Amino acid sequence: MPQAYADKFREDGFLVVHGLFDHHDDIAPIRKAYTQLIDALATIYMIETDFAERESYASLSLADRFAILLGASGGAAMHHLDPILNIYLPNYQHHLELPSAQIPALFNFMRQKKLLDVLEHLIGGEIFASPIYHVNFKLAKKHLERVEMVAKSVNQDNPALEGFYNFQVGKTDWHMDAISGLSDSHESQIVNAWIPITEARAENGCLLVIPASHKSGVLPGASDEMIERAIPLEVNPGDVVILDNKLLHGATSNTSTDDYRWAFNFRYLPIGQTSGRPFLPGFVARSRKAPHTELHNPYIWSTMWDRALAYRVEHGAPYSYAALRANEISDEEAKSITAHWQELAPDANGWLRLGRA
Ligand SMILES: O=C(O)CCC(=O)C(=O)O
Ligand SMILES: [Fe+2]
Repeated sequence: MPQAYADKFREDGFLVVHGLFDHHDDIAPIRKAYTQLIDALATIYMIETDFAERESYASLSLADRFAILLGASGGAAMHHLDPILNIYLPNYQHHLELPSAQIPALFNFMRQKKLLDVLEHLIGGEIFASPIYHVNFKLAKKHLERVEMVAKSVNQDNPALEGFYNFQVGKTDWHMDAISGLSDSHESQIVNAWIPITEARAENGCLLVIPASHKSGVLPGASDEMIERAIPLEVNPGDVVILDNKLLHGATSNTSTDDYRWAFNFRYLPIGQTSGRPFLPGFVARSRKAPHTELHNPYIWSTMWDRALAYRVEHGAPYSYAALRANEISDEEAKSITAHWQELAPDANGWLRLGRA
């Protein structure tokens, strides 16, 4: 990757790398593996809730199947698939008896060579994969309605009432990622790799960014004046969007009739800097200086998550998300939470020992 890319990223706060991944070799496998996970979870919840229309499930589109999963689980599916935010909810549930959402294909995708090579140009060769990653599966109105209908038909809670539902499957509001981490991470050099699995268009929910807004410090949101400068990033599977942690961004609504927009986003930062969510497990994705510290085994990763999430269920979140967003956690407190977790789980072995004798 030419130096001009890194310069542009520093200037604009975002970068679109077109055609980094091969559709067939790189995107299709993660799509297939994750779809199998969605189908397995949906099958389990449909059986458990005795969902009347489960015979026709297999013939439906992925958006319809995903909607059934959300509805039949009463939203628990998002706790499982995207626990990084849901752990803050008072009713957070972790289902160890379900197939892990931290599937090998996802781990392997996070540490793909092509992606790490791009990141190395931006943040250097000591790369830590932050525990903050998300799956955003933006449904059209028709499918959002289906979610609520299914939930009602099986007497489950309405998932649309859950705190992070909009971000995960509805509309992404204006924000910078930095504000969702403890304040001691605000100066960490965190970058977000936003990776579309489907086409992202203005109609189905593409990213919106405000160029160079990362230079304005940590802001709670975007002003109308800033929003006027926003540009849509329409991209295809294979493309990657890299965002600075302080770049203001959001997404358009999915106004399509029945299209869905699916993307993963993963955060990376130089090893040794703080991720902003120290009580969840990250891992060394690449280390040129100490390659033996890299994590290569996807099953270790999923067990680190199982241990961390079970611990969360037992102990609750270390602070409330509302307090974080209201700036009520002092810098001192943030530092002390991070220090506590660095001691408890300094590396992969620490996470594996968590909650054990
Ligand atoms: O995919 C989305 O709409 C959410 C994107 C986002 O906010 C992020 O990747 O940080
Ligand atoms: Fe974001």
